[in-house]
Amino acid sequence: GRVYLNKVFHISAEKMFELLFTDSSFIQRFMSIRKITNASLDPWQREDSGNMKRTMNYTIAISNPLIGKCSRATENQTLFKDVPEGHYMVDAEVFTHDVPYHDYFYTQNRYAITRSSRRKCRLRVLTDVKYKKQPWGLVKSFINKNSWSGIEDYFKQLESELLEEEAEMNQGARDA
Ligand code: YK8
Repeated sequence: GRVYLNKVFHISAEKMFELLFTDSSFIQRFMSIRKITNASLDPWQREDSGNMKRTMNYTIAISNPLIGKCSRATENQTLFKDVPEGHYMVDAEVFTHDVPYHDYFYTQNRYAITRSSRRKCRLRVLTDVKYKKQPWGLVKSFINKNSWSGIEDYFKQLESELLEEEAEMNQGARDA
């Protein structure tokens, strides 16, 4: 896997979870910046294992002219229960439905939010491109290359939007 985001923010772990994994205005704004549309999201639901699950469906805009302008995608998220208090671990599997070779691969993003103090947390995202079936070597390198560049771009922007949110939140705290 690869790590595209690993950073301490002046945001509590609880708040970070709320920003990223609830229907927050932050995530709504971020999706609109990324041109992610038609988003439908199910509420978190507890499984027998005690973990929570939810599914999101959305349409992503794609800038690569070889691929087409957009694709539908499904994201299955699991929130693990066996983590220390104040920490969060979410696995997100992203399946695209309309890109070439979409039946060969999916992306797994593992988000870890760890509490570093009452008002600070570390956000770390570990990403893997997973194969459901083995494609021809050239196709595989094509999929990898296009996936890594798209994912890197996404998490760079997520980091910069979170830094802005952090600045706004801490500005508000000073003014109060
Ligand atoms: C989530 C990984 C691959 C995919 C894309 C596939 C091209 C295939 C090319 C052929 C378009 C929001 C990506 C980047 C679409 C966006 C996905 C996002 C950013 C010719 C081989 C969507 C996180 C996420 C994970 C995987 C990303 C896709 O929250 O290149």
